[in-house]
Amino acid sequence: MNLRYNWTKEEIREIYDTPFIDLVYRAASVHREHHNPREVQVSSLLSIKTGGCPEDCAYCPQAARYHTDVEVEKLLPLSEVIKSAEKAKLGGASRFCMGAAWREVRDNSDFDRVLEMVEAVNALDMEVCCTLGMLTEDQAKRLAASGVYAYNHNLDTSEEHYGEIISTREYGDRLDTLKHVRKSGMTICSGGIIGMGESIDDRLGMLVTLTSFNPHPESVPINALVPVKGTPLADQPTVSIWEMVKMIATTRIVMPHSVVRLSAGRTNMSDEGQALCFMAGANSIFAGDKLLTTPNPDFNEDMELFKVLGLVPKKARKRETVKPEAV
Ligand code: SAM
Ligand code: DTB
Ligand code: SF4
Repeated sequence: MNLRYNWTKEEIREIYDTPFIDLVYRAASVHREHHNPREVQVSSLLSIKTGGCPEDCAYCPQAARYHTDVEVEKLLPLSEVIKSAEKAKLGGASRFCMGAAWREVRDNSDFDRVLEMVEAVNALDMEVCCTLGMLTEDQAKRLAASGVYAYNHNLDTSEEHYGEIISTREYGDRLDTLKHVRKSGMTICSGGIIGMGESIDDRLGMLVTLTSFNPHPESVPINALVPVKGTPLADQPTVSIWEMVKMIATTRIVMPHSVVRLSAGRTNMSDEGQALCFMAGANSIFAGDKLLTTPNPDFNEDMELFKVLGLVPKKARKRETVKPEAV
């Protein structure tokens, strides 16, 4: 199937509404056409600057205005970042993602220190990913020049629903940053969260926007909301695994070349549920027992599941010239 950048919500709805069994079969078939279905990219996440964020994202435990258990910390020292990246590499992660609870990057000494971290992690031969909030064109260029491979900046939901979740910035701000990322040569990692009280139409609307990017985002994280005490979305019911599988399958079908990441929310999913997500085209996870501030399955637990399912961690892209191990 050719890549398309003009999907309508109605067309995507038709896919989403196909009977579950047919939807998963179709997504699995598309997945096999474009990816090795046994390879899963394993990324490790580190919060390099935790809490105290001025934004009001209703889902986020790091927003200063909500009373959560997250404690505000300063930017981590370089040595701790390196230690964490080395550990992640030893564990088999090929991508290292550094997150900061910032609204936007400022041109100050903290940014200079992040650029140093990027260079140090790059030197470990890992794909470096950053998620630092909004960027100017110049900041995006500086990150790219320091060796950032991917920049994560989620749309989170549809444009229509955005105002219900965040009031301190606009959908257009997100799109502007993504434009700067694309222009800088970094790859785009952008997706969203389900289970925030949005309609199915909102989920599909987000996919319409993501598929309109040419090229499509290289990575598309699909997060299930992790409801955190103290945030406005604390009492949202856990998203059903069927909804998660349907969202992953639909994403896989409309963005066949992208890496689809089964992101936050895995601690609430059974092994069988996650297996269905992999069947339906998810080919990336965050590994390690912590996401940014909330728990994630333990690394060994994930490797056990990989063994059961016959999955193998994907090698870092930079080393792809080396023949992949026989799978
Ligand atoms: N501050 C930067 C920003 O907002 O772009 C980077 C870090 S922010 C925590 C990265 C992403 O984490 C958000 O866009 C959101 O999709 C996801 N996220 C945050 N809290 C979450 C939660 N409770 N459940 C699921 N995903 C969450
Ligand atoms: C993404 O889409 N999910 C990750 C990553 N990008 C940065 C973050 C999930 C955060 C979950 C809540 C927390 O641990 O604070
Ligand atoms: Fe801040 Fe990012 Fe959390 Fe929003 S999602 S409150 S911008 S850390």
